[in-house]
Amino acid sequence: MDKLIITCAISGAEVTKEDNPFVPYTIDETVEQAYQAYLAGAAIVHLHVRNDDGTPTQSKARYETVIKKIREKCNDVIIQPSTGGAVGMDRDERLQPTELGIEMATLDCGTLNFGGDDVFINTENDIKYFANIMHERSILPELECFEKGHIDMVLRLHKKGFIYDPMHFSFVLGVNGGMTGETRDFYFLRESIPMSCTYSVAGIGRFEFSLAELAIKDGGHVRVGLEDNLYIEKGVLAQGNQELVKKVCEIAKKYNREVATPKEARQILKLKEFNHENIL
Ligand code: KMH
Ligand code: ZN
Repeated sequence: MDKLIITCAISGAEVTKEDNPFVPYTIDETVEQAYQAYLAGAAIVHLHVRNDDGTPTQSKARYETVIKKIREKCNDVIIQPSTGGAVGMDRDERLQPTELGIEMATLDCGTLNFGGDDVFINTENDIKYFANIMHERSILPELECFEKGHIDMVLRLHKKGFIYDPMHFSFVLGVNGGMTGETRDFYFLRESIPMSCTYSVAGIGRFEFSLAELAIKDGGHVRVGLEDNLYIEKGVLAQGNQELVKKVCEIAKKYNREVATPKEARQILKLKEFNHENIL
């Protein structure tokens, strides 16, 4: 079994300091949360940036500053910016961080309701457009699937030559509008992707650690973080992203699954050898 790749989704675009005071907004807060997650065992940081008032932005300049500062503290961590951004942003706005010489980014593989009146739109043409740009820029997409139809979309686009090997999926389960994260949901998705692919699972809210445990036992990889879940246990807010990462490390230890360094994660994901010169 491969070592376990832990991704930490440190802020997202939706959660606020009212939800959990450790949700980072400023550049310094964002860099510090990324660094602490890395020290706790995260090989990948899934990155959204915010304006100082907490509103989400996909500003290239903001990403550039944050990425540079993260690199100063932990230059080997894999930085995976979001191309999902926030509901309502258009394609080119969302794609701004892909201009920054990054190795990896999310690619959202279908449309879904996102709570209340929100719809997170990712049409087939959007997905082709994003996949093409990421391919041109040598960026490995993390194929975010919020339900089974999104996996079917990926497999169809892979067959048609719009999405390339190696394919690395992320099952994001428990969004209000997507698929839930019960055990049966996990196995249904896991069995729906080719054996040659890698996957990570991101459980939203109460699903975070139950899904992490299933993936750890199954040989998959895990994403945790305040973007997905605010609590370290029922009713107890996490005191920062590092607590969530540490909890996954403890579960991994229970199952004798070693945690991958960023270098090992690059090998597992077939990312090019990290060359600091080529990256910001
Ligand atoms: N904020 C959500 C609308 C991604 O990062 O690619 C989209 C999202 C997915 O967070
Ligand atoms: Zn995200």
